[in-house]
Amino acid sequence: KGYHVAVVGATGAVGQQMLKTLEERNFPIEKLSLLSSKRSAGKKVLYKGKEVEVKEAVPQSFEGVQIALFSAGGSVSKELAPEAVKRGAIVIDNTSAFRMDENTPLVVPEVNEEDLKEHNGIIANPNCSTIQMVVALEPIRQTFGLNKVIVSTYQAVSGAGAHAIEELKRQARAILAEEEFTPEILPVSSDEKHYQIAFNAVPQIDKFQDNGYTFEEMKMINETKKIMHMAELEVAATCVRLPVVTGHSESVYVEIDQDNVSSNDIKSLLKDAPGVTLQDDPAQQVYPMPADCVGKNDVFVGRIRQDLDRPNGYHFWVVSDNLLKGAAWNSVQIAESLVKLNLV
Ligand code: 11C
Repeated sequence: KGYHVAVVGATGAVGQQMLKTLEERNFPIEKLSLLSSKRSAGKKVLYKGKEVEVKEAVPQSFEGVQIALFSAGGSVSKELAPEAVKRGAIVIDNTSAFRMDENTPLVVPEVNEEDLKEHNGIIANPNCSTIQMVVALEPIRQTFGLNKVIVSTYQAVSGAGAHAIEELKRQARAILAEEEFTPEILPVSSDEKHYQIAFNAVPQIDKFQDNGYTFEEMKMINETKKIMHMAELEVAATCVRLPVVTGHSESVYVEIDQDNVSSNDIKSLLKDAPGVTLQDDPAQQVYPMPADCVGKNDVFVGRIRQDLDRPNGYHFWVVSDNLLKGAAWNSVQIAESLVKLNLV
């Protein structure tokens, strides 16, 4: 059996990865509708070697669609996801539009696949930096309990879209050629000031909130509690943009509920955890790095070590392809779970 699948935002950085992932997974598709904003409509993209024309997304585009993957920005999702649901589709939305809505499950299949059963038409795909962290946290929570998380991120520019990748490359070329340049996009295109990203580190991802945290940091904090069903979990985040094209890295500190655990216990747990690849061998200088993770679906974990002062404290390093597990692969994985659970 095949499904009528729509991809909204088919020409974007994530949309393209969604098509590649659907193809690689051989997802059962009977009909594929590729949709976009008016600006990109008319473009042709390849699916399984065939050219498919991208059409402008309008409410009627969703007639007959069973699964709609949205990744065209929050305002498009807010307007068109309810239209798709009205016409009988299940929406898997990769924007922040519905993530914190209490009637919308926020799902990472390795963590809370069962929440899909509660859906009301829309399923939210979490923020990329949240997804890779909770995949590593959940096995620890299940086995040893978890009460505190402090994370610092080292995020790639592709999280801010294709134009941010271009900006990094443009600036790097200008600096090497000793030419002048004007930052135009990062850290946030709609914010007042723009800063150099090439050969730099920028401690701002998304806009500042009234509490002094950025929206990206608040997404990591709130989404983690929702996905793990732990309103009481203490979470703090500092999110930083680095001049890396793809692959987010995170330094994570956790406090577990037990004092008698060793870092080897945590290593053997994560070695067999779903969606995790353990790369942890300091003697051989083995640890995850973004350059090695690009194009891979897993979450890579290494540098696992006990805190020197707190016996229940652990530090580790988590890396994943932000466009795959952070976006396209998690969305397609949700679609696969819906099929498996007979929810579509
Ligand atoms: C970034 N995490 O790296 C952001 C991108 O809420 O889906 C993902 C934004 C989102 O800039």
